[in-house]
Amino acid sequence: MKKLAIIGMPMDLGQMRRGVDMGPSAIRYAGVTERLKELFDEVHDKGDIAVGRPEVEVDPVSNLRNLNLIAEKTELLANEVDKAIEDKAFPLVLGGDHSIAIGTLAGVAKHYKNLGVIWYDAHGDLNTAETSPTGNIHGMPLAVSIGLGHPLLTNVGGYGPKVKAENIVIIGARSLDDGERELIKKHGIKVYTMHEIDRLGMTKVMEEAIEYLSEKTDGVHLSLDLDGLDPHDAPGVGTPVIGGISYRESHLAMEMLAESGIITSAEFVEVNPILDDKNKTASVAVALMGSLFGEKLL
Ligand code: B3U
Ligand code: MN
Ligand code: MN
Repeated sequence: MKKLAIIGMPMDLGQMRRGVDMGPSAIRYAGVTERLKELFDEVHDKGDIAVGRPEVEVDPVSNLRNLNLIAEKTELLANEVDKAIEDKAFPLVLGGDHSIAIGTLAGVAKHYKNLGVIWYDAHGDLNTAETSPTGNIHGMPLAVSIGLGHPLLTNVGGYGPKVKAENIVIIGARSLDDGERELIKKHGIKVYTMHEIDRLGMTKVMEEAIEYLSEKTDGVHLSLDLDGLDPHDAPGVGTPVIGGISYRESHLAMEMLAESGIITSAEFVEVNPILDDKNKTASVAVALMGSLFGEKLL
């Protein structure tokens, strides 16, 4: 019995551009349920987490924008993701900016001894309050997952860290801050930047990433930031970075993940319909989900 639970997380508090809270609606409008119904025995759309319209908190002292709100709302997401897994469903979370991953991982990681993470992103999302150039928490969730950052964030779900640094693979990086580079080196995080993708090709990158994670993990979470793709293919994101992964390479990556069978939870984040071109980015997200869950061309 293959069961899917779709959970919307309409939160834009991790960064400064409004509109990414409409990501879950845009992805639903692009036909996510209809498309994935073909690939699962049951698809349950659990609706959206109640984020509401909280007043934005600016705390110039901590350099963390909306810290308390993000801690509170991601806790709600963690509970919903946890419930989905208890219910033997595959949790698919729709964002929302990337700070939602703090909640998704809090809900997922307690179900595994050795969770792996694929972080498909133009950015490292490995900042802390000390290294962040912006104070935006969407640039921090991967650091939070390994236990680095404000305790209100690292303890979402009541435990931490969520993952080991050596169980992480970043794919598509091309915009890293100095502090993130240092952290990658210090913790030995495996990163396939655009250089490796160009040099080796996506096939080899995915073969290596899958082999690396299969050897040591008992489950793998895919955290896919649409800005990992080139802005030509995914224009509706808050911080586009030129020179990204193509639509075709991304499909290949998803198809290889489907074949490997290693992915046990997923989230698609940073879809911002306000910045998009006729819902193109949400449609790309849905198409990639199709490949991730085993859709075939023939
Ligand atoms: N590294 C920068 C920019 C950034 C991170 N994630 C996104 N943008 N989407 C930061 O603010 O931490
Ligand atoms: Mn990101
Ligand atoms: Mn990004």
